[in-house]
Amino acid sequence: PEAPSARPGPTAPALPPCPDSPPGLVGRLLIEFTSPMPLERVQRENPGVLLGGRYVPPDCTPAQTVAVIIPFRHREHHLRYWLHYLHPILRRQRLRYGVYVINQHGEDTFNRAKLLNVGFLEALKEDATYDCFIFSDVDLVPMDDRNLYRCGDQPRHFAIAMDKFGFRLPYAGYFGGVSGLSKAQFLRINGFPNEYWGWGGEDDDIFNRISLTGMKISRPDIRIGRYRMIKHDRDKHNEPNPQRFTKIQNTKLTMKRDGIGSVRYQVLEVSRQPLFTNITVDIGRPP
Ligand code: UD2
Ligand code: MN
Repeated sequence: PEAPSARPGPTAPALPPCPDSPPGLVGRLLIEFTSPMPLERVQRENPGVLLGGRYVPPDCTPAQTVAVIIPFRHREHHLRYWLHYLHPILRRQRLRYGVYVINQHGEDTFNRAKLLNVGFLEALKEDATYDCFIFSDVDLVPMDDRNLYRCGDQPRHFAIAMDKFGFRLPYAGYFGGVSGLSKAQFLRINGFPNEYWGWGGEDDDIFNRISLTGMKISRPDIRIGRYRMIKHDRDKHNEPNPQRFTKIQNTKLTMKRDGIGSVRYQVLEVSRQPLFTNITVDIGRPP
């Protein structure tokens, strides 16, 4: 009989599963936003990242495939810092991942949660194997790479100790900034609300959806879930939404009809950049 090594065919040896605690993490990181960050430099620093901002660990097989979804408009300067810091972190965390920037077309009122719904659907159109979704503001960078960007058996809140809140959780039901849900968890809450136009409230509505379906938020240790937010003024066309206080009282009624099952939008452009996939989308305007 033939020796196994002489067998024909391209079957490479299967890689071992990626370890639960990735080796090579460095822990606390120095994060600053003062030196300029040209995109060419960020590309040069990340040769292992594939077109569209995809990455696959070379030495092990991850349990999940992670889509990182960023709501976006006119924050190119923040995005460069985000890419500079996050790609090396996600790589050290041994994730199989893709980065999706969901760019709201036009100058109508911004709608963060609706953009995140679009990101969920469009990422799955690109790769049906995504089973974990991390939703991140473009201006938030973790200060510790032990804050693992992956999903668990409960929805996860990552950005719990932000510099702008004195490195404390501002309130128990806070779910803003960076969060993560498995595909099943996301579908169970009918995704995110589409009807929060302008700043605020959408993160509390998402928290309500999670509680109302009987799930619990999981969070990292307060010493690990530390973040820096790039300082910024409130953007144009993202004024505080005056309806937010009444809307978050009604999640129980609205979540059944308003969510991933009812989102309407038009994709205008998908472009695969070296470090991310940009999806420009028309999500309409407030009624
Ligand atoms: C807080 C929350 C955020 C969200 C928001 C209310 C933190 C750290 N984050 O952020 O998760 O709940 O309140 O809606 O507490 N964006 C653009 N262009 C725009 C406007 C917004 O790209 O013109 C994106 C961008 O990714 C930004 C995110 O939306 O990081 C949230 O907007 P923000 O940074 O202005 O709001 P902020 O810092 O108060
Ligand atoms: Mn911000």
